Amino acid sequence: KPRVFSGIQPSGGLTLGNYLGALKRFAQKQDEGIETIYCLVDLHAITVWQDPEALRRQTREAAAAFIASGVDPARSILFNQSQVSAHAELAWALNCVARLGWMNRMTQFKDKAGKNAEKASLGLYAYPALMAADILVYHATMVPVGEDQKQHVELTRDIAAKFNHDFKVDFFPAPEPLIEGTATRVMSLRDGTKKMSKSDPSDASRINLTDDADTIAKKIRKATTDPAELPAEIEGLKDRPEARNLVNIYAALADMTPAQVLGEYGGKGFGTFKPALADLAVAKLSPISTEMARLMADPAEIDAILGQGADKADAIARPILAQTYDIMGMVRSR
Ligand code: AQP
Repeated sequence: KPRVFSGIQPSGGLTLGNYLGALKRFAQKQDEGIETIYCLVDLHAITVWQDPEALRRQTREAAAAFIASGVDPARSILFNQSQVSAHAELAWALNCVARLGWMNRMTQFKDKAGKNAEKASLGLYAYPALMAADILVYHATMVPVGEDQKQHVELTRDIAAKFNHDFKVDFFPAPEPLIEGTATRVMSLRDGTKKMSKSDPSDASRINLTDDADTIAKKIRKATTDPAELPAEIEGLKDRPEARNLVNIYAALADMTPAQVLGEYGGKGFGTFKPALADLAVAKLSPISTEMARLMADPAEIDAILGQGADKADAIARPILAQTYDIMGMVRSR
């Protein structure tokens, strides 16, 4: 039975990259009638230090962003990871299945740990095994993610296969990464070769879901671009990462293909295209930020939604964890 699982770290304010690469598609999957489980992965967030008050606020704000983007808590399961202990428990078992050599190949660890990997937390290194647990503890079959998470979903498949092989079972299904659409990798507004990221020190590099209309327009106006006009054909964007990024963002926001966007704007300069993109971005994002602000006015309501979601998630995860322990030979006497 198809089942979707995905998560987002509440490690900062969410960006346009998170919206187009993840949230918007999460709502679409739910609307296709597939069972959908979405998680604010607070245990992942703490792999780098988080201020406790900020983490609490960011978790509620991310929940508000999910709901404002169309994830309906009545139709999707929405919760924060630390309220369902099966994630952390299965992660331990999978830590014992995953191999050091596999973890050493993870590019996100290398990117995030930087030059001084000795100072990174053990949790940051083990992050992909926790992510495998997040997915496998629901026997999820589909994982909608942005391009950057593809390697981790592939590792999850390897861990599932090794578990099945080691214990001679056919227990964990291999999940498929779903990397679809024109915004699987939204790039920084300052540097078309870097991913737009909530943890980039430059606020001008990203559009936050909480930015007001003036801020969005200003960031797009100031986005780094080359002086040339937009080409008429996609091939013309090949060596122009900044231009390609803005065209892809337009396409994703407008539900068009990049070719259709160039059909409209090919031959025009950024003086025309940027204001059109700013208007489109404001039109699509301001209802989301307004709804987020409304939801954030009552954190108790958000907490109640997360608690109910956690109960539903726990009801699926607990039996799968129990079966995992049985398979591994743990004595279960209560
Ligand atoms: N720039 C992006 N374009 C498309 N998709 C993106 N995602 C993130 N950035 C982009 C997708 O959003 C989901 C949640 O990501 P995450 O919060 O778990 O962590 P991340 O991928 O590490 O995202 P950030 O914003 O870069 O966070 P920090 O700065 O904390 O590391 C995933 O599906 C991701 O692919």
